[in-house]
Amino acid sequence: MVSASFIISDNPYEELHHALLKAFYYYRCGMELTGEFAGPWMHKACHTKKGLVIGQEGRLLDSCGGWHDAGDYGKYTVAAGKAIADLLLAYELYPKAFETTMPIPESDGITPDVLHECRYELEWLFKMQDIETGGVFHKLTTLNFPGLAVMPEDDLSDLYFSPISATATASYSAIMAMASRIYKPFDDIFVKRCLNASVKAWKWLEENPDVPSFNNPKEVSTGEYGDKIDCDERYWAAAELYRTTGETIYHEHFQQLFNLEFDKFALAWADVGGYGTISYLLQDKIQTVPSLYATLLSGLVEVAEQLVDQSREDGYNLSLKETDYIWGSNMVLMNHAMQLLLSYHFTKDKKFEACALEHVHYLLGRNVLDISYVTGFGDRPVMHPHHRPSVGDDVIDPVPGLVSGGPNRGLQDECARELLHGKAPAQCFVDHQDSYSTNEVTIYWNSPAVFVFSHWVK
Ligand code: G3I
Ligand code: 9MR
Ligand code: ZN
Repeated sequence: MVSASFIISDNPYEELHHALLKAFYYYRCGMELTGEFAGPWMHKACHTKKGLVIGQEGRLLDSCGGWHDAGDYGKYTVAAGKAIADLLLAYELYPKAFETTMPIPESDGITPDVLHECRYELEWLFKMQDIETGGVFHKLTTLNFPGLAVMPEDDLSDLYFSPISATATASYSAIMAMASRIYKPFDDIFVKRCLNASVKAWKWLEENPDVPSFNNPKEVSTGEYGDKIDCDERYWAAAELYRTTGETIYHEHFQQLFNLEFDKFALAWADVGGYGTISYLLQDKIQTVPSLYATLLSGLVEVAEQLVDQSREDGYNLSLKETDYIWGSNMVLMNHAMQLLLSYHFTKDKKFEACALEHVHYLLGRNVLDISYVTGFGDRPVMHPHHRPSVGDDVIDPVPGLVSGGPNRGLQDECARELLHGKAPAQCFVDHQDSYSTNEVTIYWNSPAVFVFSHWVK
């Protein structure tokens, strides 16, 4: 039995952290990725045409920019919400991890590249806000997914803005309020734009307290990101606007929303209560209600304690239960590591940090399949992700630094059903380009990984 090979270094995760963040440059839409910054994975500008607003005959809007969501070229507001939140939180908690440049076209050695990269997405997100109402369109996609081998610049179908949703509007309000804090030292005008956008979205939420959850329009078959409840997104937006402005009205809304039934610690694309809680806990304590602060902090630590207990029962020291091996289980994995590291941030209890590191080892190969779930890294990395540019280009190696979704006991694609029938949950993964339910890649599976690896980058 030969051991996997290891890097011996006093900063072993620096290169991987760099690649996990550089992945967002490779996800860019609407601009040419040149050889200087993209190496062999270069491609021409894509999806530069205006988008048609569904339900508003003939209304055409600028739609250019931002990141592709995943293995497809859709752009979805709630997915952007988690991705931006994780990256801005990583920078806020671990600024030292972002001192070197990628480089990317905007690198200037003054504004950290992680903020340049997030700005590329934020500048696109402004275009998702309906100037007339302040509401935010749920997504911008073609009507149907293009073929798997279609390169971005060859995807020439018309682009459509799907209707405004409450979850998109609230997530948008939250991340714009975050951005208006984080970018303060770098760009006053941008900061004001972000805050105005956030407040305008909040006003739409107040004018639309009861909104049916989003469903794809009948003519659209791309990703839906449906979500039955929007009170977690509203809770998050209230928290971020309160932390940014200190205005009592948002604190009052936050406290009212806290009393509703939803997970106050989840960090998933559909369950974002944890971001609202973290925002409240990171704020100046004198601005908070002591009893509420204490309840939220003890709740977060209790979640981390349960993850540690679960990990102690697992052969790979992991907190994933059998039921956690779902579509995007590596997001669940990295979200658990985020919750552990955030608890460590507040308690300095080393057991949380140690447990989070076990999750890193699993992602990079210490798992039942002996595979690294990050393209280009580890002894046996994923080679065939469900990622159109990696399938359609003539480069053997996939785009590097992409986190694959991981084992999914749901067997939710043809390929998985054919090859994984009867396998244990943690084995329900196939490194095949057709298996989108186990082997796709997305911005919000990379973003929690950037946060987690930032903890160990010196
Ligand atoms: O949470 C339940 C769990 O309780 C249950 O046991 C399990 C049974 O399989 O299902 C779990 O829910 C799953 C959910 O993801 C978890 O977030 C659903 O089955 C599963 O259908 C759902 O899949 C989503 C998928 O789109 C299909 O809607 C993924 O979360 C989501 O990441 C994925 O997003 C796609 C975009 O639509 C398009 N772009 C690519 C992107 C990634 O594949
Ligand atoms: O490529 C699509 C991927 O981004 C989505 O997550 C997935 C589920 O919505 O669908 C993929 O597209 C497939 C479609 O659903 C079925 N026909 C084959 C398409 C490419 O694999
Ligand atoms: Zn594009």
